Amino acid sequence: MNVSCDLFCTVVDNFGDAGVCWRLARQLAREQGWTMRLWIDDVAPLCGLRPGVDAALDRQSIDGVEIRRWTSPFPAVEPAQVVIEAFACELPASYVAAMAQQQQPVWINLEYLSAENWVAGCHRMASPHPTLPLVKHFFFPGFAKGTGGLIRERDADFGERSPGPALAVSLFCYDNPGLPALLETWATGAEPITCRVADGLPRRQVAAWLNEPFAPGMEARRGALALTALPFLPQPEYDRLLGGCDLDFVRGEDSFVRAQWAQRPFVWQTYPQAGNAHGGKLEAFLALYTAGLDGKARQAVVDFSAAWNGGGDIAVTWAALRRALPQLAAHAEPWAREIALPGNLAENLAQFCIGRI
Ligand code: TRH
Repeated sequence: MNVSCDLFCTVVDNFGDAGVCWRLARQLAREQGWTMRLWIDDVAPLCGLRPGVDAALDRQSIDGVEIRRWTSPFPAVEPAQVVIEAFACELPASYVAAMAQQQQPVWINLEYLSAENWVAGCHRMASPHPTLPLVKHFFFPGFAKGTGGLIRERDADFGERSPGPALAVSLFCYDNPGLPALLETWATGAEPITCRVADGLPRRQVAAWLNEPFAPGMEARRGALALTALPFLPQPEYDRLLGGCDLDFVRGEDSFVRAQWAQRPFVWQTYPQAGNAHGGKLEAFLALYTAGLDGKARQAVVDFSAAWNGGGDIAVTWAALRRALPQLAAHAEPWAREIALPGNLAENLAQFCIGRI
């Protein structure tokens, strides 16, 4: 069915907002055949994720998606059949007014990902507009039955483990007070470790720890630890980086999900929020993820995750996590099968919308 869809994205910070919206827009265009327009208020992160976006902006489609600058005032356009607001971003008032005057589009609020129990209860919930004849539905990504599932493209490619005897690690994190202790532990340990450091916050923290310049493309060595500073990679290359490593440090929402699809052991740093609002998210996720592990491996994951997210001894918890890595590697494939059970998010979303057009 040929469906037109406007997807609205505000970039709050970092890359996740743009990263999730771009993947979804591209997948709805390529796999569902939808006519996609992505409205985004800051194109800078998107230009890093998908080189070539700047040249196509407001002029032509790229990967089947028309990318439009979300300007204020908002241009007078005819609303699409399906309107998705990502992460409760507020749609332009003029656009909402036009929605009410026209054929009442299917209006979706795509929510943040969480493994918490309440998610399935709120997924697909309707919220009538207080004054206009419009109804918005909440669509929740998730890991379990009754949720909208996770984004995963049919052509996702996570590559192969890169050759080499050292333990290969990728590092993508927020400002993390535990990072110097982890680097120190790796550098002074017996095992050779290669660490590929993502651009931005991770690279700058590693540069501070090295106490020397560490620009993209540069390499450094401290004891058993070899470090490479990566440039910001296009999204498909980042996916392949994850698949090429024995352990991936990921953060936020999208990289966190990709490490799971890449079927590699991973450590998740939650998005830091005042009052440790993400503590509940971490706990809920770990309860699901570690359910299939034996007691020791489960404890190792829980303890290291706690330390990495701000509460515990990095060196001690690293030793236990390192011992658990073979079990975590074996757990990665059954886990990926389990989280695929609710079906992929784009397909679930398309089915939900088509039933309402
Ligand atoms: O960048 P993030 O921290 O994104 C976010 C934001 O903080 C956002 O406000 C919050 O709501 C959300 O997290 C939960 O982390 P995330 O979600 O992993 O997004 C990073 C994106 O960048 C992801 O699509 C992978 C991509 N990426 C690349 O394409 N190349 C790279 O080199 C790197 C390091 C990442």
